[in-house]
Amino acid sequence: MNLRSPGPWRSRLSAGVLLLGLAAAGAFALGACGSSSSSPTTVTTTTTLPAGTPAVTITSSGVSPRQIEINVGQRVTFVNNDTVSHEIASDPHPVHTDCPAINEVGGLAPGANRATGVFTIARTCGYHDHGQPDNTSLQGTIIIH
Ligand SMILES: [Cu+2]
Repeated sequence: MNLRSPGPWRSRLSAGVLLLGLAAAGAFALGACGSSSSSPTTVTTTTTLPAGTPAVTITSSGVSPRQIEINVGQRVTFVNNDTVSHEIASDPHPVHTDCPAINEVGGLAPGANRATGVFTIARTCGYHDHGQPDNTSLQGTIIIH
């Protein structure tokens, strides 16, 4: 009976080798995952909006595009590339009650940008520059699908 004792010992050793192999494979998978997720962060800059961000740009000639279409759950970012400040607000002036998400943009200094809140209802929203409520070049439409 004593001669059979090396049998179980050998099977335990091979089980240990198998576990070591699994641990090595796990460490390799973690390393590969970590290296692939770190590369996009180095490309990000503070001045460029992420690709695909719905945006309206303000210049001395007005807002562009005058009409922008988005989906429910999205925001619109307003970029002030004019040399003077602007204040984006929901229609109707002066109560701004149609689409409160637009009022989150508010005042924009030259060079500044800010996003609206999330649009949660499919509808059409108008906005204007609250400081120049009669300037039609600073009025636009956001269509939410
Ligand atoms: Cu207003």
